[in-house]
Amino acid sequence: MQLMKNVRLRLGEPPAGSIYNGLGRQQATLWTYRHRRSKSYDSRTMTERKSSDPIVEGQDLAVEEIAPKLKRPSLYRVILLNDDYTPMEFVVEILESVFAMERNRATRVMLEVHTKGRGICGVFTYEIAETKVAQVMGIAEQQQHPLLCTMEES
Ligand code: TYC
Repeated sequence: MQLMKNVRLRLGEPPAGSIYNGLGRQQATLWTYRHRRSKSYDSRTMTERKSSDPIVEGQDLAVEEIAPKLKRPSLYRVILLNDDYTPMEFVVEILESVFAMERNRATRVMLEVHTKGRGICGVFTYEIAETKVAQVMGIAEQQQHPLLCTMEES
């Protein structure tokens, strides 16, 4: 039994201009059935029908394979905001533990936030960005620091 994946039902007649255009429904099925990129399935068992099988009106289900529609996921920047109270060392540790930064890089990002008011910790897909924000806010809250972390579409 072959799984029907990424297929579109080919309904109706062959396209206008085709030499098969204007033929009856059975011939339309025949056209689809013999079409190079098409496959035919038995509508009751959903098993593929071989080209040697006779074409049965109402039983042959003609389908056309189509390319799967893939889309790149949207990306989100995770942003750290400055405040006057969170210790610098704590921010560096957050950047190391949540964002897997080396101490040098974590220190540079922390100082960027400290001097400019905000800084990018990384760019992630929605769920990962959301999880990182929750982790930062959770640890900060637990340690009673007012550190703020947010995300925005990039
Ligand atoms: N401005 C803080 C201080 O002087 C340090 C700090 C850096 C706080 C980055 C938050 O996201 C931050 N202690």
